[in-house]
Amino acid sequence: MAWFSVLLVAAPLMLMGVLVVHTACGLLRNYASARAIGAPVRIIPISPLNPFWVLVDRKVLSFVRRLPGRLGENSFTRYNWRGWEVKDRYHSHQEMGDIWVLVTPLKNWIYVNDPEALNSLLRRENDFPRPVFVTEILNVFGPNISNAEGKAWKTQRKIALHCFNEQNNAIVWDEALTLAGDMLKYWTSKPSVDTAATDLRTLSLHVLSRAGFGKSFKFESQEERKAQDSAGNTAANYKESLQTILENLILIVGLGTNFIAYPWLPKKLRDIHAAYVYFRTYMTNLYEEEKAAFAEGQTTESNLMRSMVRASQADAKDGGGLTEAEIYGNIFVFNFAGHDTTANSFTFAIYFLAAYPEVQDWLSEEINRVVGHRPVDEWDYRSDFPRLKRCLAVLYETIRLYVPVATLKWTGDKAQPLLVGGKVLMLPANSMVAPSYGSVQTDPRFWGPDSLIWNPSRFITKSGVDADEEFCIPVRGAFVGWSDGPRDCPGRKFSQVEFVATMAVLFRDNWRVEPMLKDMGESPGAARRRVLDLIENDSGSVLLLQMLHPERAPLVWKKR
Ligand code: HEM
Ligand SMILES: *[C@@H]1O[C@H](CO)[C@@H](O)[C@H](O)[C@H]1NC(C)=O
Ligand SMILES: CC(=O)N[C@H]1CO[C@H](CO)[C@@H](O)[C@@H]1O
Repeated sequence: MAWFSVLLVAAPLMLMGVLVVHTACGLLRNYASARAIGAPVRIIPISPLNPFWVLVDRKVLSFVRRLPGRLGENSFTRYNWRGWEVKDRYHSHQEMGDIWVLVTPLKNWIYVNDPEALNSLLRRENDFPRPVFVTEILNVFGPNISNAEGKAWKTQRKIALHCFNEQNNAIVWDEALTLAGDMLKYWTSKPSVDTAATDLRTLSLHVLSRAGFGKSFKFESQEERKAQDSAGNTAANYKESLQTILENLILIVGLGTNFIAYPWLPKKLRDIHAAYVYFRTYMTNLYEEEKAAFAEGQTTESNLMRSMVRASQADAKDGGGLTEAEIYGNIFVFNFAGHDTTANSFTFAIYFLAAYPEVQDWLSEEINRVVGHRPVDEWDYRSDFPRLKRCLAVLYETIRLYVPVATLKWTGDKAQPLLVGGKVLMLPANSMVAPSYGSVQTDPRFWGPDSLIWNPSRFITKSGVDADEEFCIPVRGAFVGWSDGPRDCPGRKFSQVEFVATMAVLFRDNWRVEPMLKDMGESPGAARRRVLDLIENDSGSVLLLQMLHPERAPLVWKKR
């Protein structure tokens, strides 16, 4: 056994050694450039952009952390893994100030925690562009908005903004109300629910399908789906093929879509390829339908795909439209950007609510005040959505603590000045600039001493006794959950509308959600603490940040 553990420790150490030797020059060069900035510096031996490392980082580090004494506590174990920002919260910035530099062999990562500086950073799109090389994986289905730069990005962005309009948001609202109603019916029909995450994922995917591509699917639970013949079930095939692609995106990009087509590959790869082909065919069919409808001049309800086809056919005359490949690229990006983000945030939110019954009461007080006894089909997006501020606050508060996607910038080929804490610092060319989302959104200076506690009411203010409640972000620039500035998330309102509609349906009729007690001996308080523990200590990055095992805490829906 001894030689085995020696090997287990030695192998990663040797690997590290090789990497360090190979990249010593890079580290030295980057260290010199980092020192010139005049901010505190920490050094890690492996680039966070190293795809091999990303796959093994946590496993290797959990061994290194077990080294005796202080050997296991250093910048390597603290910063050299994907997702450390959320674990670390504001502590690094508290130690080092509002800007510090993580030196890596490939690039320097400059972490910024000053809300004013972040405001300026996110608005200077030309000075601090998105590092598209990080998101290159999104090109599997064609070029895309997320990866485009310069003029190509402007065209795509214009068309995207045209797609994400209020008419589309109204569709999101209606579809989410219907789906949430069916989901609640299913949840409340069962003694306990351990599929909340899967069901919320289904809901988010179906809303996307309807508002994105005009295809409406009924809510169905996993059980219902299994009972059906899966071959003829379009919703299930769409969902599963997308899921397979998202889960294996890194593999697909690494091997290439041509390679995974070989028939002699292992079954797992063939299945991935089948999912890829299915999804591509699905998109092609949607596209052809839309083009035909456009050619015939049919005016039906709008959706993202339809707007994209129309905008590009109309713009094509003056040479500004999207190509067919770009449309596929974007559809995939909308699916990618809009699916995991929303589904993961919804799951965190439901579990937080289960742990805080008083917030459920606070929520349903608002819902009852706003929609009263009107049946759901009379709820109106334009008049009801803006009044459901507490529902919106629940989403913000969840994303404040558990940001699904990080926004990331870089300086490109020119050094850029940035005002941080009253001092202008020169950020060298070719540096990553990372808004410290894990820190700025939890820093007690901006959020108060209870900054690590989930408390949605911090987003609600009331100026007088009779005054209406207002939604408000306490410190401008201290919340970057949907990013900000010209390259923020175009799906922000889409996700907010979807979330608020879902909350309003779930918590209107005096339904309450609780964690199921483990055994007769567990008190409700202990069960809630167990849920909070699951959220805090059992979350991690899969593709994005998510709860790893929500099914370990089944939920119970009860009428009050
Ligand atoms: C809770 C839900 C969501 C969150 C927290 C979120 C967050 C973000 C963030 C932080 C970015 C910027 C990333 C960067 O700077 O590199 C982004 C970009 C983007 N998001 Fe979202 N998003 C959400 C939902 C959605 C939805 C529902 C859609 C579409 C249906 C969507 C579509 C996009 C697209 C297309 C981009 C790229 C924009 C560009 O490059 O100009 N997002 N999102
Ligand atoms: C997470 O784990 C730490 C260390 O075991 C513990 O102190 C903390 O209370 C846990 N968090 C929650 C919310 O239970
Ligand atoms: C339209 C567009 O800008 N597409 C870009 C997508 O991303 C790749 C890089 O991965 C670029 O080469 C394309 O130009």
